[in-house]
Amino acid sequence: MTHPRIPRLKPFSAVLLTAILLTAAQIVLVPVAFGQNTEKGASSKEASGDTAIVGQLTLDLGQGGSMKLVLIPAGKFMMGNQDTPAETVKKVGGMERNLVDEYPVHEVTISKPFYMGIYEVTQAQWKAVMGNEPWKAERALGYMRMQPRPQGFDDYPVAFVDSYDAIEFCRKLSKKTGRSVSLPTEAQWEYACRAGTTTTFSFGDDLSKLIDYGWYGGKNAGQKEDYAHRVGQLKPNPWGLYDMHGNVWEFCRDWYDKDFYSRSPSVDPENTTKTDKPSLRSGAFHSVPTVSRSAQRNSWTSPKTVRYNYGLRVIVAADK
Ligand SMILES: [Ca+2]
Repeated sequence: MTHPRIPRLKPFSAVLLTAILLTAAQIVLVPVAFGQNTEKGASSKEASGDTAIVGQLTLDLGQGGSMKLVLIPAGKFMMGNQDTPAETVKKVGGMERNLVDEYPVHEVTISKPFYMGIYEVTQAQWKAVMGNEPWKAERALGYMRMQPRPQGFDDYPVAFVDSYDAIEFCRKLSKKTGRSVSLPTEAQWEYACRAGTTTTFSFGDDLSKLIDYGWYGGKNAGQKEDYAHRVGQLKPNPWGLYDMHGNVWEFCRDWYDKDFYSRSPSVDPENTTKTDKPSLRSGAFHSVPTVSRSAQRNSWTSPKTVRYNYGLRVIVAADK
């Protein structure tokens, strides 16, 4: 089986747009609700307690809690692995047979802008929305007893949740904020992770730099992590998103199908045909580095699987 190398795209205008928006947000700091006129945005702010500036959104979770999101512009990108399996293994290790679901590389249009959580959902945010602490549940205790547990877990990513829990979190957060909150599709996730790049990681192809951008593990990684790390400690990707490579896996909205790329629509693809697996992206703190690549897909999880390294990140529609 051969995988022809696809010519790499020139940087997208979307990258420039985002840079302008983010720069404007930092310099001007004028409260303007994206996609709404100022008057409407002001009333929305009064009603929900949410705040929005150009390119950014902060959701009010109540009791002092909040969630920061950044605007991801609409645009096009090449989804999938632009290297051959052999090239990928040479760069980051792993096995070629585990990469078959990353082809064919195909152009995808993300037709609408959306806000994406700057960080993975934290334990404090989960508790504020759901009112429970799944990381303290019986199913989590065995693992937690095996490791040191830092004090003050609030800024650590939530884990020990399954795909249905993640969807329920989005439903409750939608109700709480009056906004359309969901998990990202795999396409939205990869688009945001790549942030205009076509390389193995959002910072390029150099595996030695992964340690600056993502928590990962594995015996060859030079570090052995025992638990997820506090969010946002390492460098963000070009669009201001942290921990897209590693720390905890992040549930996505699609049902996983290894052959979906060969038949997926070119605009806003999402596999809504139920399979026996949810989709996850990102890799995790103890994972080998190859699974932290931008194109990596998780093919081994059942919908009710709960693990110490499975969490989530949410998106919010920007046109509402
Ligand atoms: Ca992650």
